[in-house]
Amino acid sequence: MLAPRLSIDPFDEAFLADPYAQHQALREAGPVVWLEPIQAYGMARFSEVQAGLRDYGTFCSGRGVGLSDFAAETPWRPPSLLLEADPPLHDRTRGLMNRIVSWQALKAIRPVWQERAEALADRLVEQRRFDAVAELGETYPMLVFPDTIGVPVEGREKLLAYAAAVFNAFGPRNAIFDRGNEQAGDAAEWVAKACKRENLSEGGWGMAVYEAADRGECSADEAERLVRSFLTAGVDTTVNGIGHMMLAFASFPGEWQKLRERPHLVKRAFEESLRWDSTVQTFFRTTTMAVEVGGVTIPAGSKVLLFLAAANRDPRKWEDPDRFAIDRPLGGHVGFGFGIHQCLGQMVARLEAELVLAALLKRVKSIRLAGEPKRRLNNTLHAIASLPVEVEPA
Ligand code: OVM
Repeated sequence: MLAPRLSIDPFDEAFLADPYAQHQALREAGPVVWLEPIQAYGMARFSEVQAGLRDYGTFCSGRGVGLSDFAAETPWRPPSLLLEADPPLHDRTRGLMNRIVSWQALKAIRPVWQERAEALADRLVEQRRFDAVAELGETYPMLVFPDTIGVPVEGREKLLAYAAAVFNAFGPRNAIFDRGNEQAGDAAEWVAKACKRENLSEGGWGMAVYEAADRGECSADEAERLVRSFLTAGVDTTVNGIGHMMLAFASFPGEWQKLRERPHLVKRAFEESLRWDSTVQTFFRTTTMAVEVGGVTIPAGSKVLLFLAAANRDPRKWEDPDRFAIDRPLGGHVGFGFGIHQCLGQMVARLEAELVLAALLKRVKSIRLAGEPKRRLNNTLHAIASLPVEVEPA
């Protein structure tokens, strides 16, 4: 059977401004669709997305997780040794990185991260009105993450524009991609320098990658590129994860009341906000052989776009999926992906969100929107430019 052909372009500006409006059409058209404007397959139902992520041998990452096929085109930047790698390379680099982003490492940073979350919450609640993106979603990760990696203070604000450009590059070379590159300016050069051993501070996770190289776990060149992964994947993702968590509570005020009564739900509230609005909306895979999905044969060498965010709202899997409900039964969302590539930094993201949310919960009786949220269009991330909120102190 052939896949239904759709004229939906998942990277046009209308789609990116409100992807949820079109996810239903993608899911209902079939388990696999052919997206004419980008000449690629797509899967938007939970079970097919999860199965695709699980089957890393058939749906590979080494040919890139963007629209560009690294087997046919030169990658936009040297490929990530994690995200854009397959086993056995991937398993070696991932194992090394997992030992750095360990439970013990998180336990060690927690007190300082908590102090910074409490101090920030004090300030914002005193203000009462603030921008939950500029003053919280961006501020908090930038207060804790770059120090943990150990990058220079001077210029570190460039990390945001760099990440935006990289996440744009997983899509087509559209106007959003061009604009992102313009705004990034010399950010890529700054990041390249920051990844070098001599620019990383002692005791940071960046230096820890070079120490793994000293032990023979990878080469020095590989270490440099693995530090780049921290810097690419670690900021804009949590920025928008925290932003959407705040948007979720501002949009569903009853959930804040619920959380005030049941504060032990803090961690679940963040998981649910990621299900409700998945920061990383999509990633591609490339088929290494012909594969049949739901009666449709996808030929070898095809790009397949996996709609993580659509899967996370698939009514086949979730009851009342558009509702943000912090006490819904745990379902295993794919907002952090699934399988061998599942987010390396998920514990970091969870820690940031938990500390921010717990700090606000102690101090805030209610949250409401104080203006129209503004979106920032990105080819991969669901991003917010500004989110004016007003809080009522507890
Ligand atoms: C990397 C990388 C870049 C972007 C995203 C990501 C979500 C990883 O350079 O390894 O994971």
